[in-house]
Amino acid sequence: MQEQVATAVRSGSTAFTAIRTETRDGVATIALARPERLNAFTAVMHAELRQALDAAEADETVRCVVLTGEGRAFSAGQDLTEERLVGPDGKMDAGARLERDYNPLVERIYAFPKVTIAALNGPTVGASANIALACDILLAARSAYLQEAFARIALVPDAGGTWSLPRIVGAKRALALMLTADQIPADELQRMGLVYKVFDDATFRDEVAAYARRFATGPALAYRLIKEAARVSEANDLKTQLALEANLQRKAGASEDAREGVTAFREKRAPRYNGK
Ligand code: T3D
Repeated sequence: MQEQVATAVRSGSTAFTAIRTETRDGVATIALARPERLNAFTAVMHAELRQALDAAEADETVRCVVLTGEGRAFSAGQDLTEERLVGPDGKMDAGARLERDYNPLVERIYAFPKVTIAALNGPTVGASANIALACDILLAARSAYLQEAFARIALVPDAGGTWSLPRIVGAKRALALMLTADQIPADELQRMGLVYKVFDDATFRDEVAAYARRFATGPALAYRLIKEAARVSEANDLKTQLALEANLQRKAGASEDAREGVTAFREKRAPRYNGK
């Protein structure tokens, strides 16, 4: 994947400075690319990410987005050398950056209509950990770790961490992760259910590429509807969710892909999905 990203940069397909993007075979790869700062987030990185996500959503050939990091980290969270924004009272306002950049990003990723993979190639720290948790599927290299580092610098977890963590790992474990700010190694992340699969570092990029390919050739409409059902289930009771499932199944069942899926099964061949 690193080579592919480098190829995109060489071919001049992007004018970004804090991220690198490449679109190939239905997969848009977005790499956070400030490796000398462990890909820490800046306002520029946020602006570029917004653009890249817009492009990936608008591009009909893209069916899967992979978010990863260049170099040895996924990301070390907010760049702590970047000045905080100033509030209307003229004082530093640590919430302002969240409202302007992080909150819209997390909502955007959470509601993204295509499959999103966070490929944790290394340290995944602070706000970046919670941005990764907004993605659909987290894959990790064995050497990666995740750290809700906020309390170490006397801050509160943000970018949705206080919302997503208790829902994934349970209230007590989430609280411990946030209060201790411990670095949690990849294998333990998998045991906790935060990460779906862990791969050896040597094969990580190939394994991520294989997952991305699988989603890029899969039934895109069904994926979108599955994501919609999973998203709203947080707030729904069973009766509401059952009614929703019936509606979504109506849409999925009427799709070209559903016809192809059943035909392929009957003909004992692999399905060829067009995403419609
Ligand atoms: O303030 C607000 O706007 C509120 C919003 C907050 C959101 C947040 O994300 S808060 C959490 C911010 N992140 C952190 O607290 C993590 C800070 N970094 C670290 O604790 C460590 O770097 C790591 C544990 C992630 C990795 O340690 P290590 O030993 O592998 O690497 P390193 O040597 O510490 O880092 C390499 C370089 O990256 C180093 O630069 P240098 O000394 O070689 O010139 C380091 O300063 C730089 N770096 C790492 N993290 C950040 C960073 N530079 C700016 N911001 C960072 N977050």
